[in-house]
Amino acid sequence: MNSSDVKRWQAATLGLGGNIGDPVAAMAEALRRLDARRDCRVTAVSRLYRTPPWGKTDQDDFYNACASVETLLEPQELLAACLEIERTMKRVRVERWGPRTIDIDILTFADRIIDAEHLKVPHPRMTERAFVLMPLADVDPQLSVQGRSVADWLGSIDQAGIVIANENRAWWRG
Ligand code: PH2
Ligand code: MG
Ligand code: MG
Repeated sequence: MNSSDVKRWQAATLGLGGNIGDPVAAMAEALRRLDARRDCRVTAVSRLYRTPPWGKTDQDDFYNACASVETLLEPQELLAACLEIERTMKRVRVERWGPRTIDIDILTFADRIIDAEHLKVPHPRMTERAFVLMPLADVDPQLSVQGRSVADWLGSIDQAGIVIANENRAWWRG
């Protein structure tokens, strides 16, 4: 950014998931670490969901959740912060779409459309995935993604097998 640019708080949404070890503890810890940063604040967290594996189905069920954040970071910086949290939490990722201890994805960032090598926003597959759209609808059902609201996208996809694992939206506060 140019020195003349003033940093401002921008809204983003994140998807979190995991299916190795204690993914709920890992997701909670990741959200607390983000919220502890001076340049990030977690403004809403979804309920916690248990979801059948998508893409590669011969693996354990996942836990998934979404969060709304406000941040002074630019998208690439927010991605770096999320990857750093994944790294320091010793994320294990065996293969694409395979088992992992923790995954933090940027789903949306203000109304930005980003097509960089390591960052695509909105997340390219989010509108097909109930494990993203269900928790995202908890935090921002009217959020517009590719011209339709999250609630609208959610209405047109299969939600089979997804269960609420924790109704209490303070599940991450530990
Ligand atoms: N993440 C994947 C691949 N498959 N399935 C579920 N249910 N939840 C996930 O978070 C998930 C997945 C790759 O990031
Ligand atoms: Mg992912
Ligand atoms: Mg990821």
